[in-house]
Amino acid sequence: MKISIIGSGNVGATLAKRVAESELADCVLLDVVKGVPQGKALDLLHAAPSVGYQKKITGTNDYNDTKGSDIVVVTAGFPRQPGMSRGDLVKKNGSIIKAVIKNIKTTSPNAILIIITNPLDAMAYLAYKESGFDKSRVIGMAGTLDTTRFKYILASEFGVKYKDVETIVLGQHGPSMVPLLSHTRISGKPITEMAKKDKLEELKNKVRESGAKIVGLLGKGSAYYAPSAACFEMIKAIVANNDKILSVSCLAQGEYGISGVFTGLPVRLGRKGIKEIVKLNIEADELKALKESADSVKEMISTL
Ligand code: A3D
Repeated sequence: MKISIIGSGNVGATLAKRVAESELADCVLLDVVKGVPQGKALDLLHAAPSVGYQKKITGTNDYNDTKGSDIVVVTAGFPRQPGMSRGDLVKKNGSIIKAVIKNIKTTSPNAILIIITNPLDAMAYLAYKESGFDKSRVIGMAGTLDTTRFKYILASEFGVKYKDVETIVLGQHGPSMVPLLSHTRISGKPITEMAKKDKLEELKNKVRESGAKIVGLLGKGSAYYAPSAACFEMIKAIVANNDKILSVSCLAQGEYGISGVFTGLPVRLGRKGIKEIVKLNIEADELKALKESADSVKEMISTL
C-alpha cells in the first residue's frame, strides 16, 4: 500500500510519522518547498531503527514519486492564524487545491483523496469538482476530529474513560458544526439525562471553539496532533474495511435533506472509500441545524 501526503508541514509530517510507525504503508511526503520534505523523510528514516519500522519513506517535490498511490492526503495550504476564521482561507487555499489536484488526477487516478486543507468542506468540494473522481473517493477529514475533541471534553466533564463516551459530531467544520446529543451516551446513559440544557449548550460550544482555542494558544499556526490522529483513524478504517461509523465531509445528494454540498455526515469507510452514508435517527432540531450548517458551506462554495 502507498500513501502520499501533499504538504509536509505540521499536519503532513505528523501524519507521516503515524503512518510510518504503524507500518501500514509506504509513505511519500511532497511539498513545494525544496528540501523540507526530503529532510523530514530522512529524519523519519533515521528514527526507524530505534522505533522498529521498516517501510519506505520518500521526501520529494516531484509528483512522479507519488505515482499509483492508494490514498492521497492533501494538507497543502495555509493554516489560520489568531483572529482568522477558516473561511478567510478560501481564496488562498482554493488555488493551492486546484494546483495539487491537477497533478494527482494524472499521477494517481485511482486513489482515495482525503482532504485536510481548510476551509475543509469547501476545499473537499473543490477537490471533488477538479478531480472528476467518484464521490465515494473524495473525503474531507473534519468530523472525525470534531468527534474526538468532543469525546475528550465529555470524558473530562463526566470523569469517565474515553471508551465510555459514545458520540458523533456532524455538519460543517466550523462554528455551525452539530454535536449530536441524541447519539451521545456516557457509560451507556443518554447525556440529555445527565446534564441540564445550559450545561449541554456550554459543552457543545466548547467543541465548536476547540480549534480556535489551540490557534490562540500556539500564537502561530493551528492544531496538528489531533488532526493527524483523526486522519489516521480514517486511514485505518479504509484499510480494515470495517463497518465503523465515522463522521467525514462528503457529497450529500439528498441524505438528511441536503444536496449538492460537502458537509460532515456519518459514513462507513472501506477499501474503495465511502461505502455508504448512514441514516441515523436524529431530533428535528438537530436536522434543522444540520441543514443550516450545510447552507453555510454552500455560501462559502459560492465565493470560490
Ligand atoms: P503548515 O505547517 O503551514 O503546512 C502546510 C504545508 O503546505 C507547508 O509545508 C507548505 O509549504 C505546503 N504547501 C503550500 N502550498 C503547496 C502546494 N501547492 N503544494 C504542496 N505543498 C504546498 O500547515 P498545517 O500542516 O498546520 O495545516 C495544513 C492545512 O490543514 C491548513 O489549511 C490547515 O488550516 C488545515 N488543517 C485542517 C484541519 C481540519 O480539521 C480540517 C486541522 C488542522 C489543519
